[in-house]
Amino acid sequence: MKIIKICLLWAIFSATSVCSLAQELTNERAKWFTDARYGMFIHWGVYSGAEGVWKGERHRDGNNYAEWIQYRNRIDQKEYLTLLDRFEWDRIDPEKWVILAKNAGMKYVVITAKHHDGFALWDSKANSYNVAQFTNPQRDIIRELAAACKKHGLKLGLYYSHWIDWEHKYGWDHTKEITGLSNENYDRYWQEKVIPQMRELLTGYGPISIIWFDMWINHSQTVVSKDQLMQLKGLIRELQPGCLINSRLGLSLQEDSDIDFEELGDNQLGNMSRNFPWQSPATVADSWGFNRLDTEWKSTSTLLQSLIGNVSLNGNFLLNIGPRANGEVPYEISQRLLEIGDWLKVNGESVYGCGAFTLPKDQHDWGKITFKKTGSGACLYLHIFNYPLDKQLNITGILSKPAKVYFLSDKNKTPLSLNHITALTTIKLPSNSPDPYDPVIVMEYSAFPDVSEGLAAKNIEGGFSLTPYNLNVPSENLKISERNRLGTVPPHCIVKEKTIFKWKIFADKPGIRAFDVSYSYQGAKLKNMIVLKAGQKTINYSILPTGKTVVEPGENYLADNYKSNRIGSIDFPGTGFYEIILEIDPEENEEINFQWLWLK
Ligand code: FHN
Repeated sequence: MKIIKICLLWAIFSATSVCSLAQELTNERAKWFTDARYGMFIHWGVYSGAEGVWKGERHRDGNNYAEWIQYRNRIDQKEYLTLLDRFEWDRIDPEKWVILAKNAGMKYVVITAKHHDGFALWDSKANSYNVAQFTNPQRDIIRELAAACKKHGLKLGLYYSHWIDWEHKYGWDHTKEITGLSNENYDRYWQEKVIPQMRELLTGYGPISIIWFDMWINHSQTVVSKDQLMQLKGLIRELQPGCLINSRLGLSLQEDSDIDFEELGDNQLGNMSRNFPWQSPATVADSWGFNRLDTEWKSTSTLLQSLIGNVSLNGNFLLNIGPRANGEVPYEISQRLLEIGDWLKVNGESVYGCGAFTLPKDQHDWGKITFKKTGSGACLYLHIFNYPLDKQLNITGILSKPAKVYFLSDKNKTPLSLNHITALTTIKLPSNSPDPYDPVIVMEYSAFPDVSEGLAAKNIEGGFSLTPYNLNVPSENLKISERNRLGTVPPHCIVKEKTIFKWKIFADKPGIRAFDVSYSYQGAKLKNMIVLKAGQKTINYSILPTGKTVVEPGENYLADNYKSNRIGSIDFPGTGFYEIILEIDPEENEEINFQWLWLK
């Protein structure tokens, strides 16, 4: 799907000051949401009977989105409905999905009340294309789900495809980009189906906590008008003032800042901390509706790390299940969900009600940090994704000493051995990790911990990797090139004129430290210079050509060579903060690609 456009929305969103306004407006309403952090998405409908295959042919699109099969494989509506013959209605029990969500540690459920195919999963009086008309005895899946959510204490959200509707004569389907659809006719769809159906959902099913819209482009790029979206939003605010609305309603924040949370692109995880509520919708494989050919299952660790990564940036994670036409949730999904649920039973305190801490997001290479205020104090939760081989966990940048440090899984809160020097906290870990996925250490502070900003962290190898990404003060002027597709060219900064890089580190002991620099220089001159300054000392180093490396034999596939060059050593006379300055000064018309500076 058009994830790039969602990214654009995200970028616009971050750039605007309207965010803080919207946050003020929505904070109270969204409080439960930002506390909950983890929810279940359910894609289930007529398409679940096809399982991503129609008359022997797989779904016609690379993304495997099985819920699109009617549109992609150009299926006539009458034939599409024959898929309902495959449904085992006596086995279909939405309460089982809710119980799974509960056991998985999820706090809310969002179901496709109506997906793009236009088929309603409730007994809609406004439009007969709904489940009650095709079941005997008549079913109302939304009512059943609402009752189960109430019974098990989960919030209920409803996905409603407002923009696209393949059933209504005047609903939007992309083919109408060719055949045309007048605004008047589209408004007939809107007034005849969207508004009455939304009214039904908002008045007949108890409290609805989220209406999850799904227009991933701005309305100005398609048939929907701002007035229609405002009408829809107004209806929700009128009928259920506590209901959250996601950003895929389709209005830009400049037009109207009154949405409750930002929905990122499909499977797009957060990449920065934000103070406005946001969420990633995610799949366990690729498809949302069940697709039997889609078997690239993400691992439990990957999914758990995605959840934690989002929470560490103030985000939510909405993980999808695609039940089959017999109501069953595929084992590959339920197994992963329950494994995460077991982890949350022990470690949920580090997720629910947690958010971002003030340190930079990728500061530590061993994992992530989540944060929670506790009365006048605070807790930091250290999620160890990479358990250090030397059993030393270094946390750089926190000036306060924690009052208590222990594993969250340890009911006795046995204190872990700790060393705290100025800006470096080091925890001695036991030989064996207490958790296969993510052992969590709690660092309790009696007050909000003081932080030293702009420090490069001591990494899991016990040294400092200084790159264009962890400068003391980030610079927007640097020309950074990301790693290429296969990673044979690593991320680097392209230096064409004299450039000064500055980092700050905390040295926890005095001593002589060796410096290595990784760069690529594809020219032939010998006078390009690197000057390194640290602790009153200077090293001058002449850059030499690094040549090429052969990536694959016999394919003439060459990549620029980046290798480690020892440039000298400097004595750090005492424990403390040091500024490290690197100047790269290429000759005229020369280009040096700087990757990293390493010291240990
Ligand atoms: O087209 C839909 C898709 O089928 C699925 O529902 C996802 C979930 O985020 N939303 C749209 C694409 O972004």
